[in-house]
Amino acid sequence: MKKKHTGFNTRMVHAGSPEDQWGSAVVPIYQTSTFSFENARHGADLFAGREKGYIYTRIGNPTIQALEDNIASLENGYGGIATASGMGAVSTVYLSLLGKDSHMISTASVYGPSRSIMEKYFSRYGVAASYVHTSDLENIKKNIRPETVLLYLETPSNPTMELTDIASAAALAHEHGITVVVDNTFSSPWLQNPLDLGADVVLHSVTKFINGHADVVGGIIVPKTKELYDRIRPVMVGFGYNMDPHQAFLVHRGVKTLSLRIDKAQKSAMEIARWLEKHPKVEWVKYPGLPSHPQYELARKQMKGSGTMISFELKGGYKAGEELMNHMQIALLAVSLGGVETLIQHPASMTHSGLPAEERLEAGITDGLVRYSVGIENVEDLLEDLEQALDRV
Ligand code: LCS
Repeated sequence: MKKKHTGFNTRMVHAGSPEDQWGSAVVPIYQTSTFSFENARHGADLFAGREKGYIYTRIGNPTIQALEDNIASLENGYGGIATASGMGAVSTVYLSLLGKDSHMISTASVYGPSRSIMEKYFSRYGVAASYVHTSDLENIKKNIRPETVLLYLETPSNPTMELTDIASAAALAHEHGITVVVDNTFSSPWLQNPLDLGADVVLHSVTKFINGHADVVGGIIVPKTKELYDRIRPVMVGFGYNMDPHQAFLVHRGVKTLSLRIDKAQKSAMEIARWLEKHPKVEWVKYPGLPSHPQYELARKQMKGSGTMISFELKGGYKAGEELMNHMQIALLAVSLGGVETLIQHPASMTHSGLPAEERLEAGITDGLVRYSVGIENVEDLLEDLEQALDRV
């Protein structure tokens, strides 16, 4: 793409496109582990960074770079750092930005493993973390310590759909010299750009919306500045969290329809959330597009749309949730989210089962909570599917 400043959809399709000698429309898969040097001098120059080029795929690869350039452009960041999985991105960020005896404040209902790896493993190295409802700024303020170096936000959070005001939280954190990371998986860059709101680093499980087709696991980190990029990239390379070229090719193919998929699914999500809210067997519904969402106004301010994720609590708790899931005929009973196919799951026994019950409940993940990821099927079919399953609960 020769023109640099373009709209989101244009960048979604063209950013990171190859400019090779053949005029390829799509980035080729450079399925190679290593790249040969022209001579000893050339090799030395590449290693010393005096010349641009590729050395070894863990360090960098043209297909992976194409994806990194694309997402960095969509998030308005300095550059992309692709990883083997979303958890690879989370771990790389923790390893890069936390140190011995440091402290992190995080959203209480983050994706289960983002919390459990901190509590089970990072704690061994003297890293401490406080998990709080970051939706209330006071909770962040109260937990800032002299050794707090990182504010880790997930908004909307998985699966409670709780929002954090990124701009206000970032302003507060920056007053204390704290770096702000946002896991933007639930919104994707189409609905929310945390770096524009003041965050320092954004990360994604690209397994979800960015790839969108339930056929790849992957992650990406986009720092806002060169300084943060230079701090984080060597950690990804050193620990071997790199993405594979074939993975990168598929994700680059997936991202080209990001806004189209989300726009279609979130239209259905709005209709389904309204319908669920009126259903006699549903206790409550959490969806940022419903005026009943406690942060409806914040959603309007910080997100460009309400997304495709709905959480709801069934009357009848765990047992009712189990029955509902067993009777779904179109929605797949599966974890993950953000794909073209509608998925349903039960966080207490699935994605968040690794957390102790007490922490899970404190984070708002109740036993009867059901998480529904809306796909691009016909909305009438999805409603009919929910209706027949709810009838049998
Ligand atoms: N961050 C968020 C918000 C996630 O939802 C997930 C995965 C991750 C990070 C980790 O990404 P991964 O390594 O799986 O690519 N969320 C999942 C979920 O809710 N169901 O299954 C996976």
